[in-house]
Amino acid sequence: MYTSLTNRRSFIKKMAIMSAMTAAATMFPGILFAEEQEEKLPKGGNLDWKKAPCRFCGVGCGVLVGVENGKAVAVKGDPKSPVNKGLCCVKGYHSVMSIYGKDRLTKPLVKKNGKYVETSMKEALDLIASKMKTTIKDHGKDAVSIYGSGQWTIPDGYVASKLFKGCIGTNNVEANARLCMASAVTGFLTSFGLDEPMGCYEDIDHADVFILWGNNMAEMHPVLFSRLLDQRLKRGVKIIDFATRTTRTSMAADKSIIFQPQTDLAVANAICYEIIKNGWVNKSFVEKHCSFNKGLTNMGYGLEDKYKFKDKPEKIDFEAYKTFLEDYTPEKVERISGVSAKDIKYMAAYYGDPNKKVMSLWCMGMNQHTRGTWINNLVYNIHLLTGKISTPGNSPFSLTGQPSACGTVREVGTLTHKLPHGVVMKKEHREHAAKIWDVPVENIDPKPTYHTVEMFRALDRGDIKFMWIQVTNPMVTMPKLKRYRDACKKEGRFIVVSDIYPTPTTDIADVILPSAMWIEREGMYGNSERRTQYFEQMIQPSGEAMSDTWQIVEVAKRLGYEKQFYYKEETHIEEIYNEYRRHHEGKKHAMAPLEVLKTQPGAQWPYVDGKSTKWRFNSEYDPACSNGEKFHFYGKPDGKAVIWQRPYEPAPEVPDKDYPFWLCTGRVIEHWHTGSMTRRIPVLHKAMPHAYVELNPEEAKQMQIRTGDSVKLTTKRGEIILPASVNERGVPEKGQVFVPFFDENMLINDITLDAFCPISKQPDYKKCSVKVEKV
Ligand SMILES: Nc1nc2c(c(=O)[nH]1)N[C@H]1C(S)=C(S)[C@@H](COP(=O)(O)OP(=O)(O)OC[C@H]3O[C@@H](n4cnc5c(=O)[nH]c(N)nc54)[C@H](O)[C@@H]3O)O[C@H]1N2
Ligand SMILES: Nc1nc2c(c(=O)[nH]1)N[C@H]1C(S)=C(S)[C@@H](COP(=O)(O)OP(=O)(O)OC[C@H]3O[C@@H](n4cnc5c(=O)[nH]c(N)nc54)[C@H](O)[C@@H]3O)O[C@H]1N2
Ligand code: SF4
Ligand SMILES: [Mo]
Repeated sequence: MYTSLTNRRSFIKKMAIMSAMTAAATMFPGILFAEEQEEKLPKGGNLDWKKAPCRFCGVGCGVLVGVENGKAVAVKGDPKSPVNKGLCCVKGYHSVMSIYGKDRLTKPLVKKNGKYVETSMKEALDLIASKMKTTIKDHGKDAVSIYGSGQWTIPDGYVASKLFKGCIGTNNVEANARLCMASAVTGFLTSFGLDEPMGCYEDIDHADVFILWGNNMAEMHPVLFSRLLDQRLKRGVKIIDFATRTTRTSMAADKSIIFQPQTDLAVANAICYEIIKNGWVNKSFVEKHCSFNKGLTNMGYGLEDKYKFKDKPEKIDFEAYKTFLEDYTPEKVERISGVSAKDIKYMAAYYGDPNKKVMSLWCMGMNQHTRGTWINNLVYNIHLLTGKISTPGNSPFSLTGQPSACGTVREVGTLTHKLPHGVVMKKEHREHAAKIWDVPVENIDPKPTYHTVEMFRALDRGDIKFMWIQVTNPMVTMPKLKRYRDACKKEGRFIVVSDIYPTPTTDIADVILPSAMWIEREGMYGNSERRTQYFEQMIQPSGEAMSDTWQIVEVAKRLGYEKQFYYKEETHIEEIYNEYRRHHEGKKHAMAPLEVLKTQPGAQWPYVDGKSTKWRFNSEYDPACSNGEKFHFYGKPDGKAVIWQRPYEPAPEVPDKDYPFWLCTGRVIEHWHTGSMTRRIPVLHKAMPHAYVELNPEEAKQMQIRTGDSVKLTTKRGEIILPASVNERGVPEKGQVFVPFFDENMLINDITLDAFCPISKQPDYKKCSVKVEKV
């Protein structure tokens, strides 16, 4: 069916060349330029092009989808989108092929006597509703839960929150973004009191220096990374890759600086030490706009059941902060981090130079970190001390991973403690939500229940009996997976899974619902730069698949919430979005009207007086600033951003004599997470057919391991055998190995650790200790 979409042979050849090419030879691996896209498009025919945000990553490229005879047959980058200006990466370009895998789920399936039996949608929904009713009756409202995703559309997450928090009255709503963005959120909240970046992608066009804090942008945010490379060609900007392993990003950067896992905490403090020592502090900015806090330390790693931790900030002054930093001289930190004092001073000098605009970028290296909140705070400290924030080109920028991690999880608030415009703990926030949801305010429980890892532990213990999983594949992506897989299979648990393909998670389901994917329905996503984008339904869903929004609304009605879930139109997306917008009214977070989203490639909230806000907290751009000064950090009661005293603390599990290596896990450009979609796209599957363990070349030689040899990895949680990869995609440091997690046949999460940041509750998939053996 798709041979017309691309000339596949030449593409595969190209992919092979790509992976062999060194950085010097290829400036933009994995990116397709307009001419290349056109070259491959089906010739002739009568394509109807419609705009959408890309299905895959948090960059949120605008794409045009070509529809012919009711089928989506082609994709190209939307030249009108300010995000990608017509570019597209290999995943976006092939995205429509992931709709048409041969084994799409097309009918609801119910498990009967260990076998899945096809049933009608009506019967399946009746069963789910009656199961929820009896569970609530027998075990209380906190025995039912929903686990969603940053790939939920905004309406999906909104109705989930309204049903569970507003109507049923349980805060058992979580999303996989807990595994992804939670530390970014708590970082923002503790430093600024409000979530999401102050800056935007346009910062890239103004910055002189880019410092990447352990994110592999060339593979994970490829179109955005190509904008950095483009600026280098045009303006000679500097790109510094500060990371724990050598990746395509390091190869393309001007300078690669490698640090030991977890020691970014120490290096960030050393940079601040240098800034103060050299008199590079922007004194008037700090005096007017910053305050200083010290948090608790030695807070553990969340490894025990029912872990409870509450940070207790204590006000300190600049002098106390300065004294604290004496422990972080570049020379001392060199010994902890393996980064030379010279390189620490080199980075500090860029941050300190008043004539250089600096953008810091990060993603999972800093968020999947048992001190994830701290390291987010520490990078903000650097920008606050130098006043390099909230102005074009001066930007600490936390990148999101999923297409709507910001839109659906952080803005809609699909986390246990959140409401769309606030938190469940605050009375006025509950009142506001209850009014819009048309429920008694007493319905909304003021106490958060479980964060993701704890929610699966509650399922394990039996405190939760019912879980509905949508648009996420936790039986591949939870850390220390075996424990949580066993929990799902326990007697007396009832699991509903909405997906588009069979996965290891549908394998453990009692009911499987087929979902309409992306452009088979209507929806909105919100990307990393506060941009909300709309897509219309372009094609009919496969089989009996229905949108996740529709599924929840139907169950809600069956549970007796007809009034709250009464929508006039059959496709109620527009009504739901308009209802949702009411939560965010006001200058600080107003969302653009749907008519605007339908005609333009998205809008950036706060959307006030018909205008997107590009830079928050800067009165020149942000209409919510009201203190009469140039900057106003209005998220905090005193209008000041917080500089945090946060020390370096080691990781919970470090290499020792029995498990002498660090194990880091992550991704590759060809695949999306668990591969459920991208492995069904033949060109991508062929280009990266299975997982592997990446070894340091010298150590591989010592162990006589060559590419393709079987290697056994053992941690305290179990073992797994993988083929070796030496000098192929990335190069780990000595004493470290790396494994991508896209391959459901080689479940690396069976051996990862479920330790998390006690403030954000986000697990650290980047670090545990492992034994490596040739077998
Ligand atoms: N092709 C593709 N693109 C994607 C995705 C995908 O699955 N495939 N997923 C999307 C999603 S949801 C996400 S979250 C992003 C992830 O995007 P990234 O965060 O860029 O990617 P990862 O491979 O998860 O993380 C790899 C990096 O973690 C760093 N790291 C390891 N330990 C440490 C440490 O102690 N400190 C610091 N600072 N860094 C460390 C390493 O240097 C390494 O380069 O990608 C998004 N984009
Ligand atoms: N070891 C390790 N584990 C990790 C990470 C890591 O770095 N290392 N990273 C973590 C991070 S950052 C993330 S974001 C998570 C991602 O983890 P997951 O969200 O679990 O992974 P996905 O493969 O994105 O799962 C999405 C699922 O939704 C299905 N799907 C697609 N479209 C639709 C739809 O419209 N409706 C429905 N109902 N289903 C749909 C897909 O088939 C797929 O099964 O993984 C986490 N786990
Ligand atoms: S960079 Fe991300 S959003 Fe852009 S085309 Fe690639 S996967 Fe899609
Ligand atoms: Mo993610």
